[in-house]
Amino acid sequence: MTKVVCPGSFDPVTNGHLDIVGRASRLFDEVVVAVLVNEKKSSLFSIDERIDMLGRATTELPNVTVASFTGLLVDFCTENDVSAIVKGLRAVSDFDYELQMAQMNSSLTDVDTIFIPTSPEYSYLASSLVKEVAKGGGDVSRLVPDFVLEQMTQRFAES
Ligand code: COD
Repeated sequence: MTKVVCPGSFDPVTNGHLDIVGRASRLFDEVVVAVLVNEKKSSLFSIDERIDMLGRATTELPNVTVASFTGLLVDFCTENDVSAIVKGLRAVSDFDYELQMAQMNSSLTDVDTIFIPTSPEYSYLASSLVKEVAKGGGDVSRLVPDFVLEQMTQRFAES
């Protein structure tokens, strides 16, 4: 059984994230989507809200589960018998930092990182940009699941 982790902030989950999770679920036996709990970073959605959104978005993928973690990703991998970290790569600009993290993680516990290239239609997609455009009233309906769009619209209306 090969168990992998797709880690991230997922604030909120986008169709770019879901493309990578879906493809990982076809490649590996078990996929854990792990949301980093980072109290220092201000976020639009709470951890529980992000976990709930990810659960709803992956409901059709029986080998995908959602969890949260604090601290180091390598510790989460060790504690949960995860064999590899799966990351999506959007552009060369992602690669420098992702390579650095992959090599650091591998030096800490021997855990490998597997990169899946983004699908071209999502190559410009990031949660931060989606939030900025949605807040400004732009159309992001093709970029996130419908229920995420609804929750974002509601959150911005409240603020
Ligand atoms: N297409 C393809 N993949 C995408 C796209 C897209 N459009 N958007 C995002 N992704 C993938 C990327 O692989 C990205 O890494 C992942 O989804 C998550 O993206 P975000 O933006 O939700 O999350 P990040 O980048 O904030 O997450 C960073 C981590 C939480 C993974 C990282 O900081 C981490 O591992 N932290 C734990 C602490 C730790 O161990 N630190 C030491 C590192 S060496």
